[in-house]
Amino acid sequence: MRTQAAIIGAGPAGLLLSQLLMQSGISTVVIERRSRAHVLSRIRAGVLEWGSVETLRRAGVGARMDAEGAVHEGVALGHSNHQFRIDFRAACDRAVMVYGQTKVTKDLYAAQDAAGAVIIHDAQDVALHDVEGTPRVTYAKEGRTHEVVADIVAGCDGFHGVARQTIPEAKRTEYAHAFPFAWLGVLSETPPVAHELIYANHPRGFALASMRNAKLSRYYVQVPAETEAQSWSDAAFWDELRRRLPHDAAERLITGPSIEKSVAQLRAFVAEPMRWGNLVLAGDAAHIVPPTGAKGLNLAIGDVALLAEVLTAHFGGDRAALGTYTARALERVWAGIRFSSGMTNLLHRFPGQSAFEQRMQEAELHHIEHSAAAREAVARNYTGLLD
Ligand code: RFL
Ligand code: PHB
Repeated sequence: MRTQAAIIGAGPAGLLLSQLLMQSGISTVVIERRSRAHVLSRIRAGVLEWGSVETLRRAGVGARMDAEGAVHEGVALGHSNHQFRIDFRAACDRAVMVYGQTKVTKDLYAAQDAAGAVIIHDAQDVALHDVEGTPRVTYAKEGRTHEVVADIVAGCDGFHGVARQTIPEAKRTEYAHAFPFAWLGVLSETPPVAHELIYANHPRGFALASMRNAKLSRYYVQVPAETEAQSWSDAAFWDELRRRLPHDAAERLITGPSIEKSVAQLRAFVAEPMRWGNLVLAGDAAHIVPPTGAKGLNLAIGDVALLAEVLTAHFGGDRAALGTYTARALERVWAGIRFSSGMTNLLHRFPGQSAFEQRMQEAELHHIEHSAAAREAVARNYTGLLD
């Protein structure tokens, strides 16, 4: 098979890139290791920056998001049973959209199907060859080896993918930081505890109250690194969450059976460069942020919007375009890492944390509550980056 852009991975980054490139008349083949059902079963992000909302609309996948998503004009930060609101509208006249990644992915599949996209699922042993010349992607399916020849290969295959490894080790720099804790997340068919998200700093550890819609809640509690999700019963989870949320919210908490329960390790990671020869990387394949800033999916969408612009120029004959991708993408990526790591440091309980460090967190939260400039900085970063 021959195509202009071979895209590895059918997560939100890969599907959105295929959608935007096809809109520009560029041919694509998407190669995904898992089944479509598996891709659609993952519960992940819930918050879209306004720039992401606009990118999805531009890609022609905004209709259901606009009908079913919830515009949030603020967020609450809590500590010591006290909570305060950051009003995004007042601080920077912006908002975010609460709309689950699962739905974003489903909408992208529907749009790609309608456009006649080629998406290959259950591709095993995906390998990239000759990315510095004429790239080829090989994979095994149903006992046969297949080959896709492309002008460009886009690695959108997530943190555990293979594309990043194609860049020679000597030419690749990886910046990695592991936080010494994880999040245990629960999805439950219960009304959310509040209309807006609550991020809570508590002596027992961080807690987050989020949602997918008025009947579906998503909650997280900080747990030790390497925790097994199944070692937590639903009852133990609800007890722990109730203890960590500010009193008012805890009193309103409605519990029910979990319909999904999973653990995510908190880490920050960036691989540079994001382009090597005719290989480009986007989304989690190139970088990971701790989820505290709600940036992972947004950075993936940001990469892809930029990449679609760069590749459209490239295929239009602008041979310098591809060379601008790494620097332009990394500026946003590092802004996301900075904000997400800062929020993580502010809100979590670190093993061995001293009383001094705890007071510093409290002083910082107090500063954000009482300084309009500090609230504006948080609001601008949360609803978008770099502006
Ligand atoms: P994905 O979604 O991991 O998709 C990669 C795809 O590539 C496939 N793949 C391969 N295909 C072919 N060959 C191979 N060798 C392959 N290896 C892997 C995989 O099967 C998969 O289908 O990466 P992508 O597209 O870059 O999207 C990134 C986002 O998924 C991620 O950044 C966010 O989910 C992060 N995130 C959040 N981001 C936000 O913006 N806001 C949030 O509120 C938010 N909350 C979260 C999150 C991530 C979490 N977890 C579980 C890590 C909350 C959590 C708990
Ligand atoms: C979520 O709803 O899954 C979510 C929301 C905000 C975050 C992380 C995850 O910062």
